[in-house]
Amino acid sequence: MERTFLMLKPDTVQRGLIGKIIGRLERRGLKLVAMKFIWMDRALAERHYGEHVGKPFYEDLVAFITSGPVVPMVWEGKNIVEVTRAIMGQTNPVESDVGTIRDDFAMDLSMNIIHGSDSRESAKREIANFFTKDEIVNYTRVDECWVYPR
Ligand code: D4T
Repeated sequence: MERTFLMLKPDTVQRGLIGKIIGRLERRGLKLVAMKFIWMDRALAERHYGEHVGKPFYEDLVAFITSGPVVPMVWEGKNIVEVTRAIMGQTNPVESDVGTIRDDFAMDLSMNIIHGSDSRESAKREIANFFTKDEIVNYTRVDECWVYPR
């Protein structure tokens, strides 16, 4: 099984949408293996968004992600990066396919509900920014045999 890093952004927490988004991921058959509820400090935000340093939207991005609590998570499943990027929709909600999370819940590029790693390499790096190995839980979901054929 592969893992990815997903994070519900401050807009999701403030709008009371945590349960709705997590429910969609669970319902698809993806497995939650780690989760926290935290208020990121600037240092962690800078580490997480390091690839965007120098871009015109960087300061606003850091200000937004540190503006309230967030829900960082690790999810597991087959082809998890591709599957979660598809469920989330395009970065800009206006361009997101109908039925995706960002299409269903967001209106603006800067408040787009959820972050998800864009590759296995980013997933590894981003998971390590937020979780120790001990904080990731190994278990079997009872319905796994009804999600993936043996
Ligand atoms: P995240 O990282 O939040 O999952 O978004 P994406 O992977 O889909 O998109 P990204 O890394 O290109 O952008 C990171 C983050 O910055 C916001 N953003 C992006 C913004 O406010 N203005 C912009 O012009 C861009 C390109 C949205 C997501």
